[in-house]
Amino acid sequence: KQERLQWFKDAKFGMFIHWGLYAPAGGYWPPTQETGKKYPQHYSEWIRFWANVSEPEYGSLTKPLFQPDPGCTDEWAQLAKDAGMKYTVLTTKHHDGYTLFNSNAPYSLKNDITGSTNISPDGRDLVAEYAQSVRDAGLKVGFYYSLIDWQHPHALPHSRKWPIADGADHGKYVDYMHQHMVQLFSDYGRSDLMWVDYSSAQHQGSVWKTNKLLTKLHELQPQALVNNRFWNGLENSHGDFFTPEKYIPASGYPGRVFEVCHTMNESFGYSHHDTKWKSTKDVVEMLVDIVSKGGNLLLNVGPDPKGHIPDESARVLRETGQWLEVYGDA
Ligand code: JFZ
Repeated sequence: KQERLQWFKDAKFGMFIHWGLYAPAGGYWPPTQETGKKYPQHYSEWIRFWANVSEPEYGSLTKPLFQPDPGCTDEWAQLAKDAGMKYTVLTTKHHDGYTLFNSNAPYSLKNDITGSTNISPDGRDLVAEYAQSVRDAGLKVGFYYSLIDWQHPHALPHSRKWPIADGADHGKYVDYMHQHMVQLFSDYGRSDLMWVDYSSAQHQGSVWKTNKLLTKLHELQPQALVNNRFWNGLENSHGDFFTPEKYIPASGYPGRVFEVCHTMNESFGYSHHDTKWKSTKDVVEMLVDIVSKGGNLLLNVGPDPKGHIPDESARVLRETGQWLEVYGDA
């Protein structure tokens, strides 16, 4: 385990990428900015929840607007490199349940609408394009996978305030998400990191059959790391490293491998109205603070519906890379 963790400890700085059908909405519903109501909540990737949108409306209104330009994943990899980052983590599925990969798990949508959760354009697999770009750039390849799933009829609700649906058989969802993660670690070449997010307080540990899953994942990619968010308490014996969000205590977390995630503005997904961009000074200070306490910074960008990273974040990341060229030691 110590050996597996070495690259991660050395890496210090990574790129988080939140991208999916929430990007076309950009914090408005219905999409887009011109026609929709503004949802001021910080996390644009939660728009389906904020606006209480059901299927098939969510998918049918956003899918036509999600139009990745060819080669966009190369831009991400180049930017990560320019910023001095050593690894990237892409949302292969967020809480809305849609996948950026061609899922081969059997599935039927709620309300008996049979369909696919895959949002890659015909003939493309965006996770394959991503993995290729990142590996070609010499960076480590990470996958974010949401345990929460607002789409799958048998998934457990993310909040204890919500009732469990009548007839829900959580075991079916667990099999489905195991198949997804196994596919991610089977079909995309050498992969370095699985970042699961997150198990709510009442559904922890054994309900996810984590031992079975982690054994399988380690068989497929022996060098890969898996984070700790099967457990919501930020303290987890199953994970390789733990993942405090945005803030850490002055003392850091002595003796523990950790990675703090932050985002360039306030939302993780692309947002039209979230303009609270961090400056280069903010990012450098954050990075120095976290790294000096022994942790990693996983810093998020939210590409737009065509797959481009907003200029405000791209510029600051490049400037951070220039600072690292001079003052960094790797
Ligand atoms: C989760 C997601 O809900 C969010 O959309 C985003 O993907 C973020 C990176 O992760 O949000 C969380 C998860 C866990 C905590 C806080 C926000 N936590 O444990 O403090």
